[in-house]
Amino acid sequence: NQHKSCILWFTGLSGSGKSTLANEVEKKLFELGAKTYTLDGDNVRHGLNQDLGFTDEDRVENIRRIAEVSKLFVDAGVIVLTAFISPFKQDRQVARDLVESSEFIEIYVKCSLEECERRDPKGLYEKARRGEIPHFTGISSPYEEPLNPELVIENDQLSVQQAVEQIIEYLKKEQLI
Ligand code: GGZ
Repeated sequence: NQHKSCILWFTGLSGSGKSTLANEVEKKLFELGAKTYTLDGDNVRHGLNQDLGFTDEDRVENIRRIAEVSKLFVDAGVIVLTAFISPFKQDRQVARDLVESSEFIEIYVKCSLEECERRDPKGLYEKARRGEIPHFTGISSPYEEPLNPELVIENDQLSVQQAVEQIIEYLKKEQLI
């Protein structure tokens, strides 16, 4: 049941599969006896960060608060999973720098814009294309790809189970679990 506390920082476009993967990885970690917590739009943007929208400035502040909260969870001995687009390299670096280098695992959930748009589970891309959602990531707001993430999940080629396995194997290899 021994595990090290750390942050599994998922980043990627809307619809790339971050939340799905974070939730499935969390289930696996629970089975392994780890203490975990997942931060995502549902529990953060609707509460702590309900004053923030999607301008560059607000996204910077969104990610800064999430990073600080994640650090508190790490202090408490938990494996934290965060599922936010976190489109800016600089902000992901700020999050990384808050904890020990071995405690920050950046997981790039890589899925082409075409595939995310094809899935469009909430119809947001369609709305963004029609100009109804300003600064939508990938359409009218940038996504800066991670250059050196600990893990890249090729999520338009893998099943959820395969992707989960890739992450769990990495955590075992790094002796985090
Ligand atoms: C991007 C937006 C936007 C805009 C609303 N741009 O697919 P979703 O719905 O569930 O995930 C998206 C979520 C992104 O919030 P994050 O906190 O992850 O973003 S960031 O890290 O950039 O701060 C999408 C929805 O919110 N959404 N408007 N303009 N995504």
